[in-house]
Amino acid sequence: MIPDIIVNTIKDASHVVLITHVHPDGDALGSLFGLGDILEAQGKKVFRYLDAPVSYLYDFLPGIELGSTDSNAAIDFAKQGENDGGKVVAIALDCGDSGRMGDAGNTLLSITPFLVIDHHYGHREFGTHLWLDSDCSSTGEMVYELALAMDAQVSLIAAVCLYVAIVTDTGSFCYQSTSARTLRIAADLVEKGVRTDEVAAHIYENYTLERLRLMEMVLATLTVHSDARIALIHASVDMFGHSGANSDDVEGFINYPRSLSTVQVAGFIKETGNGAVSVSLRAKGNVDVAAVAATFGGGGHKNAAGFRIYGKPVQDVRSLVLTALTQAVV
Ligand SMILES: [Mn+2]
Repeated sequence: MIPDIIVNTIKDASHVVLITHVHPDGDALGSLFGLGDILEAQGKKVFRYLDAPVSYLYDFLPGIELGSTDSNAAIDFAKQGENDGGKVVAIALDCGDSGRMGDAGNTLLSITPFLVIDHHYGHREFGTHLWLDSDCSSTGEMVYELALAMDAQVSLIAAVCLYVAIVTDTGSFCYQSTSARTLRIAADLVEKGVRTDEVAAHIYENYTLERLRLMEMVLATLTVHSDARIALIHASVDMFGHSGANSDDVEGFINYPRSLSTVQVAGFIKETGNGAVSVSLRAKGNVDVAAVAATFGGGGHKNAAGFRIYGKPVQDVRSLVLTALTQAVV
């Protein structure tokens, strides 16, 4: 159930600043631009804040050009709203902790009230009022429930955004998080005119040659351990250089080691080039990768989690990850 305070605060607002996590994925962007459209249709002024320009993978999302990476402009928008006698509210979508909002997060947290809508398991609470539901497949699903609770219209633009949020965060309705409710909401969105074939083509058949070249190199690093219950791959800065691919191009790579029949846990280790190595973990069945990620200061869901390690070579991180996963699959 959605807390009344969340519904009422958003209903009463005249100015809304929408925020999502760094390196936004389909759920982050779909939720943000979907909710943005829904709130604007209600006559509210909306500022769609993004930490960085959006990956080419999502430039098909309707309204994506309305995003702004200018955090000062977001604060000015909030101040102006108050000066005009309006009611200002900020909403963080799909952020498991405040650090996920990026460098401007602390500045944006000065906007009050600050609402949080999130479905991450192991969410670290922040903000004024929170609506957390780790049973929801995606934040996009929560935004749709919010629209229903507000009696708000969901346009085709919003429907496409929310459908993208749901389809990407459920792995095309394959993950355990996909509930009957998820599918009913997806059906509602299709009834509003979403073309499932067009969305799938944008998301899954929109890749560059550089991405496939990088994939060749990354798959060559595949190793399996513990009777092939663990599979690991990695991408180094050199591989990005040689393939010409960029960091957006690795989206979905983790699904290849995960797709092995014997695998219970898959890990993808990526060197980012600024001294950080990011680790994505995916589990099938009962292994809890959120617990593994938490031991490294990260987080996520039981079946999908991640963390970052600073100042260690990618091979050392690979060894650390293997040791932790070996204990987790016992
Ligand atoms: Mn999500």
